[in-house]
This record gives sequence, structure tokens and C-alpha cells, in this order.
Amino acid sequence: MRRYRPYKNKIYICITPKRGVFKQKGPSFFVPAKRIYFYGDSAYNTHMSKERYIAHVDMDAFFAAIEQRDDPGLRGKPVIVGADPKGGKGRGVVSTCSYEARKFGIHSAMPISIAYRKCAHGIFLPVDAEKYSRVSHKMYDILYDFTPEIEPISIDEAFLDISASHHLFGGPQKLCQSIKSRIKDDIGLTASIGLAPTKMAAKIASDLKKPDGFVEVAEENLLDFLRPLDISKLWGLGAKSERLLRGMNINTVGDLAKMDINELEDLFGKNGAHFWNLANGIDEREVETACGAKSVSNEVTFDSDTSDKEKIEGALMLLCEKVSSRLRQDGLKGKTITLKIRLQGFYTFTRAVTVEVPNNFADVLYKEAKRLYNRFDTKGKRVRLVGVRVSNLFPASLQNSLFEKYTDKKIENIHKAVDKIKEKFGDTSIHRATQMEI
Ligand code: DCP
Ligand code: MG
Repeated sequence: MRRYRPYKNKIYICITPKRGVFKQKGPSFFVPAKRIYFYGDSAYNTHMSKERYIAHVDMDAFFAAIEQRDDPGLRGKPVIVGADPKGGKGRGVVSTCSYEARKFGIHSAMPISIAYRKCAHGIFLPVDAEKYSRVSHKMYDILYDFTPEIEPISIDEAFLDISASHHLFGGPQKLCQSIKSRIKDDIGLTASIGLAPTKMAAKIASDLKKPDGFVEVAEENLLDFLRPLDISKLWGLGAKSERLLRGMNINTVGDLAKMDINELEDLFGKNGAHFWNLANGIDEREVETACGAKSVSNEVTFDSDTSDKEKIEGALMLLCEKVSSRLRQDGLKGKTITLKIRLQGFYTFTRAVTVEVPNNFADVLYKEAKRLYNRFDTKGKRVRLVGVRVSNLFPASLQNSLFEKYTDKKIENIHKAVDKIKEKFGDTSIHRATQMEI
């Protein structure tokens, strides 16, 4: 047998979270020359993966409610905020109206002359944009006390990803109730909140029990929740597409969910798969915080479609290394790890998980990406492409008290050492043992 000794006289650096960095002469396994191997283990057991909890907060009758708050004489009365009705001859529209005015069929964007006809005895008030904007700032200040992950949608409406912070407030439901109480106590107004695993469901839920509502859609009830909804509730479905579907007797989200994805793709192109996904509760869109880069990602297409688990996991590890490096270069950490899988036939899926602690460690990314991949059912199809994306980004320097207890200086130092090695010897100088060429 040929003796394989390419490692003679070479120094190998092994790094383990437990033992730190040490040097040894020659490894005990076959590895390509000039490579330094990095052994990670499950050093991140404290970083529990979590289900997604997205809250959609929407103030009730916002402009009108502020006016009622400031003038007790308006409470319980139909208040219409908007253009001057000029005795029914006014131009312009209704901005909003109190729930008492809604009973007369008045709503936002309705011509003010029609609103006047419907409720001439209503109290018509002009828009006080500056005042509403001040209240809006107070509302956002309250929301930021519960999570930094906020996507502002409008003056009175925002998405919150509370997956990582709810444990500090006694769970997702308690956190939502606390937001409602704070808004009531501090600003004297009511908000309605929808809590769900997806943005679309959270948004629909917040509207169901207005005013002062709270509706939770648990992960296991998501499909039951979506099924009876009218298809007009589906995000992004235009009036033309809606008419087309109704013509085919598809009237509810459940009807759409049962359709063949191929048929939908024939009808709506790539939007077809998107609608099918939404109808089936698949909505990986994230809460996009207003902070610079939204995500860092990398993906690879295999030379030929493959079912080889080792090859796919090797590819994932390489991708995680690259994303991790890029995050650290850019001084960022992220909390949401998304796996992208394209199967033969070009079917593309994403699966995401949010971890408690923002991080940029390749080990954590790989552990999560691998877990997502292992949970994914390819239904016997071969894999064409895999990708890894990290989002919900934070500055790496952020000493956020929400996460402080989890930071592990040792592990941080190991990654810094890896970065230094890469800086000196190049990107390919250091890899994990299971990582494969692709
Ligand atoms: N607005 C407006 N013109 C519109 C819609 C809204 O000026 N066409 C303003 C007035 C609303 C505020 O934006 O008070 C928030 O819009 P919403 O759609 O959230 O409506 P409301 O908060 O008034 O009522 P709801 O309880 O239905 O959320
Ligand atoms: Mg509102």
C-alpha cells in the first residue's frame, strides 16, 4: 500500500471552543495540504431556535381617536376627519372616521360630500397632521421598548418580529397585551394586534376584532385560519387575478390552496407559485427593519442535480462560512437564517428560523441551515441549488442588553482568530472537516 504522507513537516492549527487554539504536527486524517481545519462543536446549545412570532400593530381609527381623546365632548359621537364638507358641497375625501361614524357607512377615502350625505349631523374636523405625527412617534417609542425588529408600515401601523424578545415579557401573548396596555396608559388610545407566524396572517388577524382587538393565530391553526378567508385577502392578488379566479369558482384562500401549483403558474407565471405558497401558509417574508443592509446571502448551483446528503451539507457549510465571513467583514450579526432550496424542475422553496441571539458564527449558521435542510421534504426530487441567507441584521458592536447574557467572548475570539488566518493565508486556507468541494 502506498504511504500517504503529504503532511510531513507542516503545522496544523486546530481550534476547538473548549481548548482554544493550539498547534500540532500533522493531522491524523487525510486532508488536502495547506489546509487548516476548524473544529466546531455544539458550543451554541444556549442559542435555542424558535418559532416565528410576528405581531402586526394597528391603531384604531387613529386620527379620529386622537381627536376624541383630546375632546371628551366628541367621545361616543360620529367624528369624521378630512376635507371640509362645506354643507355637502365640499371636495376632497375622508381621512378616517370614528367607529360611531362607520355605522353610517363612512370610510377612509370616501368623498367628503358623500360622507356628509350619509351623516350630516356628524362632527367634521380638519386633519391636524402635526399632532398625529407627534402621537405616532410616541407609539413607535413604545414599540421599540419591546423589540428592535420593527418594520414601520405607516403612521399608525407596524410589523414587529418578537421571536427573540418575547421571553423577556412572559411570552408572545403577554408581550402583545403589554403593548396594548402601554399604548392605553401612556397615550390614551387603543391599538389592535394580530399575532401569527407569518406577516400576512398577522396583518389579517389585527383587523378581525377591531377596535381594541387581539387575535392570535397559532402555527398549528394557520391553515384553518387561512382556509375560509375570501381570496381578496391574499396579499398581492390584483383585481384582475381575483376576477379570473372567481370565474373558476375559486372564492376562498382554501379553494386556492387546493389548486395545482402548475395550473396557477400557467395562469399567473411566477406569481402563481407565490400565491399558492401564501394560500398554504408559506410566507417567509421577514420583518424588514430600517437598518442598512437587509441580508447577506450566498448560493450555489450544483453541476448536476443531486440527492447526495453529504454533498448538500458540505455545500451548506461552505455557504455558511462565506456568509459568516462577509457578515464579520461588514460588522454585522443576524438573527434569521434562511435556507433556499431549488429542486429539479426549478421549484424553489425557502425555510427560515430565527435564533435568540444575533450572531455571525459559521457554526450557528450551519447548525441551523442543516437542521432546516434535514426537516425539508424533497419528496424524492433531486436538489439543484442551495442558498443561505442571514437577515434581521444588527451592528456587531451593539451591546444590546436583550442579548448580553448569551454573548460568549471565547467563541467570539475563536472566530476572530479564524478571520486573522483567512486574512493572512486567503479565504480557502481554513475550513471545517465536513466541508466538501462543490
Ligand atoms: N388615512 C388617510 N387616508 C386614507 C387612509 C388612512 O389619511 N385613505 C390616515 C387616517 C387614519 C390613519 O391614516 O387614521 C391610519 O389609517 P388606517 O387605515 O389604519 O385607519 P384607522 O387607524 O383610522 O382605522 P382602523 O381602526 O381601521 O385602523
Ligand atoms: Mg389604524
